[in-house]
Formats: sequence, structure tokens, C-alpha cells
Amino acid sequence: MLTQDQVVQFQEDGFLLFEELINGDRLARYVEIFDELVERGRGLQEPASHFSLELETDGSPIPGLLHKVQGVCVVAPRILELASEPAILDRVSALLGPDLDVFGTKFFPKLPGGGTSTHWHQDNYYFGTTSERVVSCGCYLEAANPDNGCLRVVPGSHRSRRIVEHRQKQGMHGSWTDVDEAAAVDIAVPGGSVVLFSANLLHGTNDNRSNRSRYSTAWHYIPGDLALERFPRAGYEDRHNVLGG
Ligand SMILES: O=C(O)CCC(=O)C(=O)O
Repeated sequence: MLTQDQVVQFQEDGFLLFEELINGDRLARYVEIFDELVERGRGLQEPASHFSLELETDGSPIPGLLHKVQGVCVVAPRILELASEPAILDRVSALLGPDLDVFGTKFFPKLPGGGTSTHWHQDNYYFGTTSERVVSCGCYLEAANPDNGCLRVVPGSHRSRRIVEHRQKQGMHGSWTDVDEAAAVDIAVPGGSVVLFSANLLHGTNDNRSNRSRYSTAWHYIPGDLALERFPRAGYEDRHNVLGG
């Protein structure tokens, strides 16, 4: 369920925004599940399986300050319902077809006072491919704007299908690159919004400098027949069939 114009826009810009796609009781129910995960994070002195903590500038973990739940659909299987919301899958299947898996499911609470998610990168850097058949998805459960670190993208940067150099930085999770900030745009959204984007698109976020959280999820849809060496359909616990199959 995408118009031809939206399909062309996705091909040209590398992303599509759907405001308030998830709403009402369903949104509230998902937020409650994420509240529980943040509460579990508060009890952690050290990172634990699936749960990582925010870092001090010297790289040491900050007790109780949850950074990310990696494999959130494994830790909280009810979140697979969010990844399987018909409003999302209808749109993704217009790009990728009727047999869909989702993999690499993450929850970022982006807590007040410096919460982080990702910095500039391309998702396919982590996946060992430049396939255009990987569509990433950010669900913003809470309103996001430049103050609390909304998604930022470089429109059209996916089109070269070239993965740029990424490197690790002290005191940050992950591997990141730098971009020409003049080419970047902020994707400010109301709560319940969903962004679909190419896994070759340069994107990232600033840290949360506000006094409110910015709950979001990030994961990646692929056609069931797409063989990704690091994420095999059979045997990788955080790859799930969500449509057809
Ligand atoms: O937190 C966000 O808005 C983006 C997350 C992201 O870029 C990712 O998981 O690859």
C-alpha cells in the first residue's frame, strides 16, 4: 500500500515518513512494554545479555542507564506484534514483496540527559551487503525532534550503493562515519510515527540533550529468500518471518 509517487520518492530520497501510523491503545500498550525494559535496565550495574548501558567518555558503563536492548523481539516477544503491524507490513511489502522477514530488532530508550542511539552510519555496513532489498524501519513511540535526538538522514546518499569507511570512537557504542552536515535533514516526528529507509542510506542521530525520553525501535525487513551470511533464516534467533513465508 504505497502510491507510485511514494515508491519513486523512496528510490530517489532513500526514505519515507509515515506520521502517527501507530496510535491509540496499541501505541500505549507498546510504550508500557518498553517502560518495563527501561525498569529492568535501571537495576543493572553492568551490561547484561541483550542489554547495553550508556557509556562514560572513558568507555565505562553508566549503571542503570539503558542504552539499547539488542534483540528486543527475543527479549520481549510481544514486540514482534509491533514489527508485524499491518500498517507497516503493507507498506514494506509494496517495496519488497509478500514474503518478509524482520531481523536485528533493537529498542533505544534514549533516556533524558545524554541518551544515545546511533551516530552517522549505513546499516548495510553491519550486514556485509549493499543489497537494496534491505529496508530499515524506525518506529518512534514518542515524539522526536532535534532536542531529544531525532533521526537525521542524508537524502539520496543510498544511491551510490557504496559503503563508506566506518570507525570506532572512544566512549561510543558501534562504528561511525562523518558526513557533510549541510546535506543532512532532521526527521522530527510526532509519537507513533514510522520511517522506512534504505539500509544503504547515511543516517544517524544526535544525543538526547532534553529532559524527556525518545523511545524508538529499529529493525530491518528483507525478503525471505535474501540470504545474509550473518543472519541466516534458519538458525539466527533474531530473524523472524512476519509475512507470507
Ligand atoms: O535511533 C534512531 O533514530 C536511529 C537508529 C539507527 O540508526 C539504527 O538502529 O541503525
